Amino acid sequence: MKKVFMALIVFALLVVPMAFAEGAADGDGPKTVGFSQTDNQNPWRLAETESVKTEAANRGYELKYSDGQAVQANQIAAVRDFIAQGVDGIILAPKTSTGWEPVLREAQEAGIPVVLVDRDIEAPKDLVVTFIGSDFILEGEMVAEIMIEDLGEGPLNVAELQGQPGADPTIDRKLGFENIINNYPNINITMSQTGEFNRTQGKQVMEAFLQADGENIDVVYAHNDDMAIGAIQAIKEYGLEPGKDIYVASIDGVRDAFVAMKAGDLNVSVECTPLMGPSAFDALESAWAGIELPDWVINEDGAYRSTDVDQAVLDSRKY
Ligand code: GYE
Repeated sequence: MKKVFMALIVFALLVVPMAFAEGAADGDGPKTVGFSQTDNQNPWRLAETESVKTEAANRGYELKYSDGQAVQANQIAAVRDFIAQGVDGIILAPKTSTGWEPVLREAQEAGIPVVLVDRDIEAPKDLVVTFIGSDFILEGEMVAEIMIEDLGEGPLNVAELQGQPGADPTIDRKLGFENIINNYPNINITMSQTGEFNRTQGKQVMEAFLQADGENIDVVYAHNDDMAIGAIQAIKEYGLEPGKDIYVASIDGVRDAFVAMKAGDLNVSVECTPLMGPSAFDALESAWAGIELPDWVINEDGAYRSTDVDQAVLDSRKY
């Protein structure tokens, strides 16, 4: 009798609280996680979406997925919807850096941890578990440093294809590049416009740049590979040789960029990993276990020049 009583006490003390910690907000089933993606307009985003979906399946979580289609209001509505459905956690890839505070407060009040992936936001740090992503200022600086190593101190006229306006990587990739070129009075950004981080718009903006002053563009600095690939097409159609007549530099390191580097059309691409799934779920699991994380989990980036890329390097790329 005494033994049974002891066993009951052990059960009450150990097993019952464990079950509470394990169980989803809505019962005992698998934990449910909402993922709000910015958009799926380029291969980098598709790789990120895939990474989160695959990791959810690997860890046995139920994933509720929403594509914001590059509209922040869609993403805010999706997060509200996740909260209403009582998910256990939210992964948010925020389009812009501002405007998130109200909905993040709602999540916090509902006790739902939110992990930011790939872009940071301007909001009090206690509203999110952490931000997982690259150092975009450093990426911009790396592009400028490599360009100067390759081309010298100028004079150079740079045409800049910016990412989505108001997005953290757009702001910081511009800043980083300027940090370096501001030390060189003969290197200047002479044209700058958004190509919205996609190939079609990158090409259109480059066509306009070429029409305006094609003979005086020395460099294209694109905030992502996809816009650079659009620009490369525009340069070819204009009758110049990308990679030679016009130096082309960008960021992301997607497979298509490696193909373009191998062909000599793209001179340099700085890597920025989209493979966020494992670290995003690690962060949520820490939050559920009550473990504090640093404000920023930094992804390290490498850089590739066209001369580094052979078939073996191309074959080794995961995205
Ligand atoms: O460079 C781009 C994407 O936020 C780091 O957004 C990300 C950027 C990435 O659409 O291709």
